[in-house]
Amino acid sequence: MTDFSAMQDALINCDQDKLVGLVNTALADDAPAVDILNQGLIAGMDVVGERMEEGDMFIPEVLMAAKAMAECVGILRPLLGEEDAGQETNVLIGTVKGDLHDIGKNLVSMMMESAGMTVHNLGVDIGPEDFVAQIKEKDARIVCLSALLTTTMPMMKQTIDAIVEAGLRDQVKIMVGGAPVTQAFADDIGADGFAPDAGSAAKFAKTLIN
Ligand code: B1M
Repeated sequence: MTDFSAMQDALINCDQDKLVGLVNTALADDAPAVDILNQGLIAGMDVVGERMEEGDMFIPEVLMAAKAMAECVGILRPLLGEEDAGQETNVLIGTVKGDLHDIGKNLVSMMMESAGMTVHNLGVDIGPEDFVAQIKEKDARIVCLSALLTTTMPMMKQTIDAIVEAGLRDQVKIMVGGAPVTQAFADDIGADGFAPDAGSAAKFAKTLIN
């Protein structure tokens, strides 16, 4: 039986070597990769967030925890299943301008790739004009915007406005997500959809294609 709480503790303690060891042991014991991701890594990162908010963990430690998590996500990546989306679909994904959080966005990117889409991961701190330029360059059909800060959520609206102004709104479906984002916010800013997590983001993107 996999001890997911030990993984959470290793992540909270920023102990990358221990975390990697626990993930590899769990995989050797046939624990499903998706359970390791959700019950070990994401659950641990939620505690990191709570501690950060309470002032019990500081930025350098949170960065170390993020690095340990990214390392383990890399191990799980090939195991999270591969499907065929049925057609070549160019997807752009990026964290909006002013926001440097990338773990969730990278998970969404990974799940969409696993679902057979061609994902162009633009990175973090991406301005509206860069999204517009990349839609043209990559001939994108889906644009995914990620934001983790309440202060950067308005940048999602500014990005959508820029896409409208560039005359590209009919070419792309726009999805938004990130911890503070809600369906109501997505509706308010004129997005085509919202997904609360990486798995449902990939599923929703497939419905948009079809
Ligand atoms: Co930041 N941070 N942070 N941080 N950080 C939060 C978001 C915060 C909630 C922590 C807290 O106070 N409890 C808080 C925001 C408060 C608010 O806005 N209301 C916060 C703050 C305040 C800050 C700083 C301002 C702190 C400071 O400097 N004083 C600063 C801002 C920097 C900036 O961006 N300009 C900052 C910095 C950082 C670090 C750099 C140290 C680090 C990021 C490292 C990195 O990403 N490489 C960091 C981290 C790690 C966090 C927490 C602890 C964890 C975020 C995370 O990776 N979660 C976070 C607290 C928390 O969320 N519990 C916090 C795991 C990840 C898998 O979940 O990203 O939610 P998440 O992604 C999910 C879904 O949201 C969804 O799918 C993902 C997977 O299921 N999803 C999408 C995400 N994007 C999507 C896009 C889609 C669809 C779904 O498109 C369609």
